[in-house]
Amino acid sequence: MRIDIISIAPNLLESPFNHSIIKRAKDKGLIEIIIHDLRIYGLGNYKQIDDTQYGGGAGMVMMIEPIANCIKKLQLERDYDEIIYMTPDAKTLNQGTANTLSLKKNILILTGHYKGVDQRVRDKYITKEISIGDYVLTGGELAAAVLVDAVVRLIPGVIGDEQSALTDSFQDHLLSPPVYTRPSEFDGMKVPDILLTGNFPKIEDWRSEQAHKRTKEIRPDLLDETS
Ligand code: 6GU
Repeated sequence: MRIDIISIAPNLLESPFNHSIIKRAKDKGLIEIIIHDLRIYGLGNYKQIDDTQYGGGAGMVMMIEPIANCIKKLQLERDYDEIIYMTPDAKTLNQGTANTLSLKKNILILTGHYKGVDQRVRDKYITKEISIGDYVLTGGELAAAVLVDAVVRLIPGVIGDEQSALTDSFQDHLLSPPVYTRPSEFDGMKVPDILLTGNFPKIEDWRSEQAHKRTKEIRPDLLDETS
């Protein structure tokens, strides 16, 4: 998979993609992540990328021309399966969206700043808009990093134990059950007996029961979801 990201703060994206699992996935050739500095496409001597909004009101709006020029240049080299705009005024990211995106070949992500982008960018180029939650960040970069991380880890070969991605929280609209490792007792706190029995069908039943119990307590809304 190839992921292109258009950003006005490319430095913010360096660290998340150059460590640990994402870095290994890049090194293995499973993914390619290319960051494009929007400023390069800015207008005039000052490389302008934003302007005040028509109709008045506080805050700057990202202009269409620099973004259009950048997207058009990238589109000369490849077709994108999705052009995603990261913005808080969109549907929230969930595991289903991450699963769907993990099957794509080329994804382009535009990260928003300030008051957002000129609506015509969204109308003309954007095929999908994603927020990562009901709160506002200073820019879309960290949100893009979250999206890329959630998607990339689903690509076969990226995480060692593929079974583990399938049994994550949310894959079946349930939170994960509690997990334990050695020691079997710490300060009088014991690991549940069932996990030490080696009776795997019974252990699976217990885990499923615990997952339902946790979900019902913490995220009952997930139990109503069907997709
Ligand atoms: Cl995608 N961008 C910004 N700026 N804030 C957010 C967000 C995105 N998702 C949640 N909050």
